[in-house]
Amino acid sequence: MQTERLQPYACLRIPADSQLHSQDFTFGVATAAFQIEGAASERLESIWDKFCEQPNAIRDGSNGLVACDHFHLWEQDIALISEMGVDAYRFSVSWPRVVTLNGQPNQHGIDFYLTILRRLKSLNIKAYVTLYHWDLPQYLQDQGGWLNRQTAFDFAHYADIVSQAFGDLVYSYATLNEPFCSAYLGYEIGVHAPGLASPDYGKKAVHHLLLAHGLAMQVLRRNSPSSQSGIVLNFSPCHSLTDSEADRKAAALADQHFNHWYIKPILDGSYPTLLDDLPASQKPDIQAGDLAIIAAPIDYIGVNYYTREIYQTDTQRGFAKAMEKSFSLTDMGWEIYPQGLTELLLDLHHCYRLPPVIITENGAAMPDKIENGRVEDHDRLAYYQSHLLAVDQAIREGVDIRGYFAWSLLDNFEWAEGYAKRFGLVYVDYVTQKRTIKTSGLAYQAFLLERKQGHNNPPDTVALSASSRQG
Ligand code: GCO
Repeated sequence: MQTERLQPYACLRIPADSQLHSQDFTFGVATAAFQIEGAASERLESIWDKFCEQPNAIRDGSNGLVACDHFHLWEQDIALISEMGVDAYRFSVSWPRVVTLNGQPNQHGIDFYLTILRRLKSLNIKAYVTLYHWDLPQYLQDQGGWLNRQTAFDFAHYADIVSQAFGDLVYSYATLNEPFCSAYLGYEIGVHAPGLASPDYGKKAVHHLLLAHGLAMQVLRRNSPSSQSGIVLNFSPCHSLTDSEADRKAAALADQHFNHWYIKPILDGSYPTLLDDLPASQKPDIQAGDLAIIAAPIDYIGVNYYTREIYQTDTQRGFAKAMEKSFSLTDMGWEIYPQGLTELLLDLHHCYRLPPVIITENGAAMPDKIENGRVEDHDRLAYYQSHLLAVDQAIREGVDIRGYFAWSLLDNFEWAEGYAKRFGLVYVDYVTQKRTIKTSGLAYQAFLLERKQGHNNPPDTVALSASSRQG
């Protein structure tokens, strides 16, 4: 007989002495505005709306006009979050929803978020608010977007509007999510909005994004001094294909471009020395005082981790991505490499004086099938199992990690991949908008509820852990 009870194999097994069981460790789920909200007609156009209209920009030809219709279904989605037993919910504010074309507040949009924030408060769920998860208002793109220094100041103005309106309802702010994606994917190789592609644009866009972060930090300190404020960066450890010196150099160079370029200015107040080697046309416009603004103290750093990358030498750029055939991959084609998360956290810990770390995103797209109303995503559960153990290991080795957010609560609009790739703990039927909690979601829920009750390992579940099933 099938019941809704968890099957024994659908468990997350975390060692009883792990810090992850501590009530001080924050567990959550994450989403982003453009990926779930829909209700596009009730906000300004964003660069992602425009990008979706370009032929072949989105693999399945889709867009964010409806998405998960969270704008209308928020109440049931927040109820779902609450049932999951999380401590916190990380979501982003859609900039084009809360301003008008002249940059003034749009109360209708602000009220949408205020309602959610109040509901979260009443449910005792901490709100982690990201101010920028890639959906720049299109009218600002028309003025140059992140290639225009003025956009950094417009962002600070938007941060001012939001943080004044939200008052003390926000536990934590992130200024930006993954400036690497905004700048490199959006302006250098053009696979994300706004779809510009020039080697001259990427580093210029990053600098304005980081300046925007620094200016917004000043605003948040003023308007919301009791919130935990910081930034969310994505990292992939860079490994070399072979042990040859040339490949090792290639991997180290990629590491400077894709990882250190974003964190070093924030924590050290300088860019990697590779700045000096850039051709003049690629150099960012760094003005006096910018780096001091960018490097103002942050309360935490958000780390998003999905996979590692492998590089080999390349005559043109110095490095090129390589791939090994034997890897086990997610549905994104990303290698499943949990030890990379421990390695990354330890490396950052040794390279920088890190503020407390929060894993703000980690998760996997898998080829889910819904059958008889169930999604048995043991592959995703195994991913979570192994990556939570990787976090546990980094804590044991001395990294100050305070929280972990699963990406994502819901299946949603996966950017250039459209709706074909599913990252959710909860399955979304995009025709009916029905939500079905997957096996991984049930296991996360069971773990969180047990933890809340202070049980480390439920004695009645003689579980075969997800990872041991795989191995
Ligand atoms: C990112 C974004 C998310 C993505 C997720 C999977 O990290 O790229 O923050 O919006 O959906 O990472 O690609």
